[in-house]
Amino acid sequence: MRIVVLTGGIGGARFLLGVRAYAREVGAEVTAVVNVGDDLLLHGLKVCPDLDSVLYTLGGGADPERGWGRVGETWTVKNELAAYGAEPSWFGLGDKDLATHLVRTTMLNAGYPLSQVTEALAARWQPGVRLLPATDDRLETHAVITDEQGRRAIHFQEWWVRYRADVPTDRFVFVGADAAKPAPGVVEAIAAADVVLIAPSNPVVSIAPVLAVPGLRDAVTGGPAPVIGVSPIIGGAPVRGMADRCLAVLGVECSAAGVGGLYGARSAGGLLDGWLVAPEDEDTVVPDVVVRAAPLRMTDEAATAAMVRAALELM
Ligand code: GDP
Ligand code: FO1
Ligand code: CA
Repeated sequence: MRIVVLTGGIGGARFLLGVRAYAREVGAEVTAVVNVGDDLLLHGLKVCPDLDSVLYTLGGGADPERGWGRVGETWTVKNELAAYGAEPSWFGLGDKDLATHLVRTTMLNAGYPLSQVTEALAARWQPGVRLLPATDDRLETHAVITDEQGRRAIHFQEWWVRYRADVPTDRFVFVGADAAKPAPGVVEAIAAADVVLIAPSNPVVSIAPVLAVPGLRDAVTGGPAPVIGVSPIIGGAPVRGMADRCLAVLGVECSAAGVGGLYGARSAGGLLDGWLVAPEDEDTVVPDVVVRAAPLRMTDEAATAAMVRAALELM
């Protein structure tokens, strides 16, 4: 069996722990197609938060409380940069994490595409699933905001980390998406998949930028594999993070029904064949999509693997 998972960072990474556990049980192969819209250049270094969250989580090196970055992290370089007054001061790179960005940036500068760089980083972390960036090309999520400086677009990280998503926002733009191509192997993996799972990731700023890569969405919606999504919203609220604020920008209700409706039915030009929601949302209706309820809290690997099993039972 071949499983493809479209994913963002922390929520997607935790979901992938369960997918990997399930896959080991049944002898399945897993490919994760990861969002790159959060990526940024900082102090000359390329930082890929979602790829790194997945790499560190599956490799056993993630900080479980923060969710992002390395466990046992130290902040010497961050403090030294602050002593110079170096900006941005609102985004901190840990010392251990920095090594990843140094290796990545060196390889990118030498001409390797991000997909090959990711494979090289994965040689250390042994995530046990194939990790592919959605694209090797530049694709950055920006938010169009209005503040005392007027109407302007800022990088997703500035919106998320500096403003905590708490600033009047018109819309999101996936800069570069129009010209981006799916990374090598992405379309092939989707075409060969027995199922495509949409991780319980942020639909607006994690899954949407993946699907914004021309050809990628079509590969999923026009492919042979059933597409099953897992709701990141339980009882009308995100389990963590600020998906509620992201959905509000789109005017979409923060609920399992709202996100299911945003994705839409594959049979009606949308994405989904099946939608897995939490027991408290069992009354959810998404027109033309098969909806089932199962416990959706990723408290440990076994609970998450059970979630994956429930998702696959929707096929
Ligand atoms: P990010 O890129 O680091 O923001 O992470 P993702 O986009 O992959 O995932 C963020 C989403 O994961 C949030 O909207 C959360 O609601 C969701 N999430 C986190 N933990 C859980 C959980 O235990 N169960 C479910 N269903 N969703 C979760
Ligand atoms: N999130 C923060 O809230 N503050 C930070 O200083 C910060 C630094 C950071 C460095 C590397 C990395 O991979 C992620 C980092 N994050 C930080 C998390 C990240 O901004 C977001 O949670 C994700 O991009 C949303 O998916
Ligand atoms: Ca993300």
